Amino acid sequence: MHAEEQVLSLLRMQKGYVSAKALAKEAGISISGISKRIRNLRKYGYNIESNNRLGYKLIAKTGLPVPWELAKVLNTHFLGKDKILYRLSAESTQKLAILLAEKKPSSEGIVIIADQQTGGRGRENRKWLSPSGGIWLSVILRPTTPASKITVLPFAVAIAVCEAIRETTHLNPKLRWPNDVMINGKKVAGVLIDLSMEADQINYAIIGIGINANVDSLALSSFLESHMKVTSICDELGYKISILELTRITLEHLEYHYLQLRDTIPHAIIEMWKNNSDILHHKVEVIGKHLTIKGIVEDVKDDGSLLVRTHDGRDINVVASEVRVRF
Ligand code: BT5
Repeated sequence: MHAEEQVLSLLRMQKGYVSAKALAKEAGISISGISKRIRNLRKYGYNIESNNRLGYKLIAKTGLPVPWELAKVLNTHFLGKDKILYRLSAESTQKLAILLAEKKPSSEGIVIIADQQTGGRGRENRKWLSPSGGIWLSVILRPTTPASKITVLPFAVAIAVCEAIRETTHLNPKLRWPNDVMINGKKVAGVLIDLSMEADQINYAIIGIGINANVDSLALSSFLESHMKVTSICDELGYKISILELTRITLEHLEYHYLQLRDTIPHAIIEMWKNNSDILHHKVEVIGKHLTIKGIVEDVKDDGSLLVRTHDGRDINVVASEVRVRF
């Protein structure tokens, strides 16, 4: 049991105040050890009142996805079952997950969550801003699906995020190629997959998910250099949501779509992705290293590439790793 969790369960057993001395005795630690754990629990979002004479009282539980709270409510078969790691601050959960996957062969399903990231990254090493209040998490997977199918994994993950936001709120997010989640034309979440492969074998896939849950999107945009319009769930709703709840639902949908990937043909996933997207027949600019092409989105093919018809009637096939697309 986590040291903080032990103090928490003692506080939970009492309706009123419990003295530091009694807590220390029950937990078998010093009084200063108790104050340290209380300080940490407050950092983890618990509201704990203290009174010089009476001691401590738990007023409200946290809304953050700390491991012991998330594990209690998470309804999955394997995701988050072995281990959930939580950091108040991390450079990047993706980086931590890669290190762990390299070290621990039996790490499938480990979830790493941070309250904030100091060096969050997007695809192609782009910066991902991750202030406190968002959902920044990475999951270690070891897919046994053929490598040829793995191109649709990012699409399956984006579908999971989209469904989770829809289930938690009344908002109607839409998917944008390749794997952005948008609300009212503004980016609310992004997906990143890091693959380690040998020949045709997948060693591991690290799924990175970033969701602007309770972050101030105006402040966020002031730090962004790109054209991207951004939003957050709380700015769209006008109130804050439970990060614990959205994290739980996201992981449950993620596991469902990941397990489905084994038995489903890529076509079915791309069709589902298209049903959750509004990009078909949308005007786009495809920005390559040397050339920018304007056209209309005709289709997303089963390998995940984008089919764009240019104004002079040519069809071009666009792969996400090679270009940026502006809608
Ligand atoms: C993505 O990349 O959208 C994938 C983002 C994945 C982030 C997660 S958080 C947990 C895990 N740990 C990490 O270090 N990363 C993953 P991409 O499609 O390349 O989009 C990057 C672009 O989105 C940037 O160039 C900015 O324009 C924009 N951007 C940066 N921060 C943003 C934010 N918080 N919300 C919306 N857009 C943002």
